[in-house]
Amino acid sequence: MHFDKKNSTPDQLAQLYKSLLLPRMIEEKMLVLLRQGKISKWFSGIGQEAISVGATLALQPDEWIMPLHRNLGVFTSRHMPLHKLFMQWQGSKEGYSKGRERSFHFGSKEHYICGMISHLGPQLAIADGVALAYKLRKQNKVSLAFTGEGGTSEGDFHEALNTAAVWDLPVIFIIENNGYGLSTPVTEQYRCASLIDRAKGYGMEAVKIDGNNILEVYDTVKGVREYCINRQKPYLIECMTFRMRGHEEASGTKYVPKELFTRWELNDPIKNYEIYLVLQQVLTAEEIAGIREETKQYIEEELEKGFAAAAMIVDTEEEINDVYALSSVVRRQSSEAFDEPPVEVVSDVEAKPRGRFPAPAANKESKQAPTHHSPFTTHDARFIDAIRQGLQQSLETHTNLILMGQDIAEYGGAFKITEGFVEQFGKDRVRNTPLCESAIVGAALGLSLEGYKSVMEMQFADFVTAGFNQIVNNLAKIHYRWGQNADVVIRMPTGGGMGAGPFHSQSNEAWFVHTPGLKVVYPSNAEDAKGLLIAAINDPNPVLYFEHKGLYRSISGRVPEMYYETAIGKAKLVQRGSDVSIITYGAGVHWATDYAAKHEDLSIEILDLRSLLPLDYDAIKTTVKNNGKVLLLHEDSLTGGIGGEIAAWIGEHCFEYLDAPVMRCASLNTPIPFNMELEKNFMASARLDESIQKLVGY
Ligand SMILES: Cc1ncc(C[n+]2csc(CCOP(=O)(O)OP(=O)(O)O)c2C)c(N)n1
Ligand SMILES: [Mg+2]
Repeated sequence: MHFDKKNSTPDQLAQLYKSLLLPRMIEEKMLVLLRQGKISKWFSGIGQEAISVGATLALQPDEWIMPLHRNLGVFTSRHMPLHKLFMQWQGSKEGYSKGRERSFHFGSKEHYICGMISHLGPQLAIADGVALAYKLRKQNKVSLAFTGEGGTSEGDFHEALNTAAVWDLPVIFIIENNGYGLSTPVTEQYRCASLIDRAKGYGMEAVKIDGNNILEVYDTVKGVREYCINRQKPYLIECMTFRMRGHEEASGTKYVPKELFTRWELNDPIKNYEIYLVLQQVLTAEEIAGIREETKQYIEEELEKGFAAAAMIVDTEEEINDVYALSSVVRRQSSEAFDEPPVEVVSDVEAKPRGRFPAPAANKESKQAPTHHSPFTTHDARFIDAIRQGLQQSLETHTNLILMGQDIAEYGGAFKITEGFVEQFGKDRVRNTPLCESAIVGAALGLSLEGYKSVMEMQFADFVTAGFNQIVNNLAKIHYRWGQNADVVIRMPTGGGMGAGPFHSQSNEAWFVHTPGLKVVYPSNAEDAKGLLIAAINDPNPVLYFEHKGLYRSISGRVPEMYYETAIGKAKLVQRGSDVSIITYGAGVHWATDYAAKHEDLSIEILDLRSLLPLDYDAIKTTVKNNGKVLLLHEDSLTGGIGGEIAAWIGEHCFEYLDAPVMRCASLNTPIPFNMELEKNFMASARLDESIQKLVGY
């Protein structure tokens, strides 16, 4: 192994040695503890330490790193207290994730380390978002993301590298090529000669280096960092290395030819560097022994503290409270009757901070005094105009708000909602994206790590499947896992009725309602469309904002000109009635009101849910009490739709008020068809009369 110390001083070379040794000695200790049954299994980085350590030390301590499962050296090189790491690995409440996450799946804002989810690939696009934040602020910083060579086969790798290249983002992507992805050798993983060959296809520079040579890694990453900052471009580094242990501890290495171990043993990053340091007279053999002894002592001491962690006390309330970040924003809400002056209210959850991770810091620079629009005047606006206004006023209010989506800039978006925004707010903030839903959701999360807000426009709600993993696994779970919020709104143009076929018409809100950590809102009228969008953008949590395409230009109403919120989690009583209650949302509200208008013989109460997660159970209970007969109406298909959930809740909590079984009217359990006659038949509205008559006649 050839070492080149360049300008490093002996002291720097010795420091590098200590940093390189620490993760190795920790893991060696962990192997003993594992055999004693005192610690749970993890993914070993033995043999690969030079990559984590060299790369981390080449960065500034406040530059975000997105490590993976073999990167203990990242955590130790950021000087995270070892006893707290031990607490983390034991699943202790005093670790970094309050016992909720395993091995290396946690992050720390304080150390600028973003915790991975198990899925390989999503970390890469988060690095894009962080780098975008650095770029927008003109900071001289890079973000750095790791992947294994196996992970490069994921679509997320392609999406993240392509986006970084197209947006000229200062990101360093490091591939740790250790020859295997679990048991799969590189010959069954990819066909290019070298993974850096792919960089050319992305229009990116790349270099392949010896990942076991600490000086080569350190020096390369330092140089690449300068390049990324000065040229404002991403860079790909392939580090050749070898996994000296099984995929995870205790999973064995039978599938790896013995001679590979023999060969790579000779390339051990620590032994080789030790020999070099002795030959260079940087350290003597005795000094090395001394450093090893000191490190051993340190590990033992920290381990003792780590094992002294208190036993887990389970607190369900804390578990539930930590799923969402607290909103610290003071909100102006539109009152239902806006002849009343709006009230300044503080979010009610703020009063009970028990068991919370610290609330996200309010980004003070981001707020501008809402200069616009007279407070109490209203004007007629179509649903689509109200959405546009909500976006526009939010962009004016939050200077740290970024919009991203396919064709949303000059073209104005598929539905022209953002037309003219580029002229008003500039291309930095109104960003066209490549075709890559997953990377953009990931980038939105990265922006959030750096205190930005973002709204992503899904061109059609149907395409959310291509970004599904980032939403349900990363955005939704991140606050619960390690206290980081995802300040992201995803706009979801949804719904059918236009003969647009199975992939431009779906109602897929129920997928997200089932996912703790997300909020789901679904306005049915122009006033709420604006107010809920503003509330969603102000909320520090990930919110899916469903906007029914069929309502865009078909309905309008009085909309306050002021900047206001419609509270998330509050339903709206659309009309009172005394025969039956229809609980619905979105297009269902219009089906119900039209039906009621045409059936004056019936007194129908209509409750518009507006928010599907969280649900307004008080309002649901009130309407059940009022009438004792309830119909749940939605455009989504029957099975697994939110109607089933609400029906179950009513059965459990309002049984004594019921005069009839809770009934559901929903669309057919088929994909949504193209032909208008078929689609009409598919829709819940086709069975509304039948459902109501059945309920009334019960
Ligand atoms: C999306 C996804 N699919 C499958 C897995 C299961 N899995 C975990 S690690 C791994 C191998 C990863 O190989 P590589 O990317 O080369 O990283 P290495 O483990 O070698 O460091 C697999 C298949 C996963 N975590 N995520
Ligand atoms: Mg691998």
